[in-house]
Amino acid sequence: MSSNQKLNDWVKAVANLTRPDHIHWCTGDQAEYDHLVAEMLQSSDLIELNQQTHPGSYLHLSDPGDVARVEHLTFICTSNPGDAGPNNQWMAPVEAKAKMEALFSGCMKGRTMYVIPYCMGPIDSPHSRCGVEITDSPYVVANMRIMTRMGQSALERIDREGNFVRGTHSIGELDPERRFIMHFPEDLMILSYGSGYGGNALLGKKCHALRIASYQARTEGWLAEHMLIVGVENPQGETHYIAAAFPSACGKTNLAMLIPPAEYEGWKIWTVGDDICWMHPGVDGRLWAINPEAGFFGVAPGTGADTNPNALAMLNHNCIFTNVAQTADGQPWWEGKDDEIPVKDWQGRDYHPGSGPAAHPNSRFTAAISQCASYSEQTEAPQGVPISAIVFGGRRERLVPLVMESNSWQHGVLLGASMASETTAAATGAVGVVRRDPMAMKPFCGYNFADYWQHWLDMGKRIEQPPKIFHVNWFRKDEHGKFMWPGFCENMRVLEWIIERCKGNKAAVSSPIGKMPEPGAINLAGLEVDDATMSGLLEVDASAWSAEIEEIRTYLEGYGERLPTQLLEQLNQVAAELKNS
Ligand code: OXD
Ligand code: MN
Repeated sequence: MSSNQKLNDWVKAVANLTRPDHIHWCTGDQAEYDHLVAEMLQSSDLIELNQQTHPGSYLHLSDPGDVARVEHLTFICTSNPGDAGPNNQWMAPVEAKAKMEALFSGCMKGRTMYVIPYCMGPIDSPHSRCGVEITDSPYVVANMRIMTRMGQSALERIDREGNFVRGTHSIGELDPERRFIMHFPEDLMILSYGSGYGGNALLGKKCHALRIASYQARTEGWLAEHMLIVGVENPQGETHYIAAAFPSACGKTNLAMLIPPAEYEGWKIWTVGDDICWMHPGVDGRLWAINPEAGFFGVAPGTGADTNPNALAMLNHNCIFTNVAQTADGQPWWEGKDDEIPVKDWQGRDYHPGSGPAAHPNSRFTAAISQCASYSEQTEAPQGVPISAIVFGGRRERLVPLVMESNSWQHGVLLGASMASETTAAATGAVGVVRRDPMAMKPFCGYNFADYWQHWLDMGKRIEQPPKIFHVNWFRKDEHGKFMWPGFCENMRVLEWIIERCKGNKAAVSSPIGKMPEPGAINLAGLEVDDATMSGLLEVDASAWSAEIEEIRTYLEGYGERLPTQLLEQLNQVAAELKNS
């Protein structure tokens, strides 16, 4: 129980509707976690992995029809449909609440209802925000304990402050026909029914820290973004922090914990966050960022010794795996991990090589951020870290250069707003199709994108020393379909150029679409990337870009009258420069 009457009354009302057999207020302590794990092992919600090689690690296998976020079942329920915008699915709040009430009615009979108080962000930070998730899934409780500051300390903060986001979740029957993820930003409320998958069920993450928080951030003058946060320390001991937005499964987790290549002796990367970033203008005129999360909910496939050794090392203890395969001796396995042949696939069936992926392409690991070798202690700093650069990026086979810098904050907002990427397995739907994903927020912005871009433009005026804004593309291919840039740890070379630009140490060349590195400015020592490939990576094809600009125009104009004119002015300027080039 809480000393907050509003919280107690709400918990009572949810229990009256859902009719659980038991109610458990989560404390977040180890004994509670151990007890939950024991229960889930008994009920087969968890499978014990090899405790010699992976102590404290368990595997959860989802219902095969419940393995990704469901954007087509995700709604923003504002009083005015225009406030949700064309980027969201909208439902009238009254209708959505009635629909959800019918689904939740009696749904927890025979189950325990868990009340999870949680804090997004360091527990003592003025920028952190609390929430309470009510759920009937012990798997959700266990994951929330890793992903957030959960339990007693969060409850104390809620008791002190009185404010919290209300989230109600039930796995229901895991029936896709009875599945909805509803957000009510005006009421700071989330209702999620019918899915146990991370992004739909761990309500602190996408639902609270992005959809609801982005709405709050606009009204309160800050930014809630789908960005990783890394510190880059040079051999002189100076650290610059970068916030970077990429659509799902574009290597954010890899970039967030990169190990610099051999040529970068004395450089270090510090991980502050891999997915979400809340940024506030500081009294010193800079933009400061906190990571609202306390853990990683990362994509497992592709995580290996070459791509992300820090992640691989962190995954050998105290992890919850979801939908990965298993080896004969009970170790977790996924494509890209090593040469081992698994014996069981992500559905727990016998695995036969050649019969498709053993791990689900969107299988995940949940691990505490403090387990990562590159963990930055600044993750706990109440004021956050000062951001020198904001980086936008997407997965584009063609057209988009390896790196470019915006001409100004306002032009940087255009770079973010025109982001596009080829789709991946993180969301249900076709894979490999180019879709516009402004600021990597398409599935996560809790209000109309046109208002969101206006908010970004306005924020530029409120930050005296705004970070520089860049755009990167690690995924450009040559005419033979081969990646031109090695990516992974070699992305350090691009980060170095970005930081040098922030420090004012390196010149750049103007192009119609932004500022580019001078020839030779990106350090290629030790790489098999020759000068011709590098100029291909930085090439700007004016006629292809003119066509892209017209596609961007059509996309932006789809937002109608609310579209900021300043954004169109920026676009017109680029179009004119392309014409004159
Ligand atoms: C994620 C996503 O799970 O962006 O982080 O889909
Ligand atoms: Mn994400």
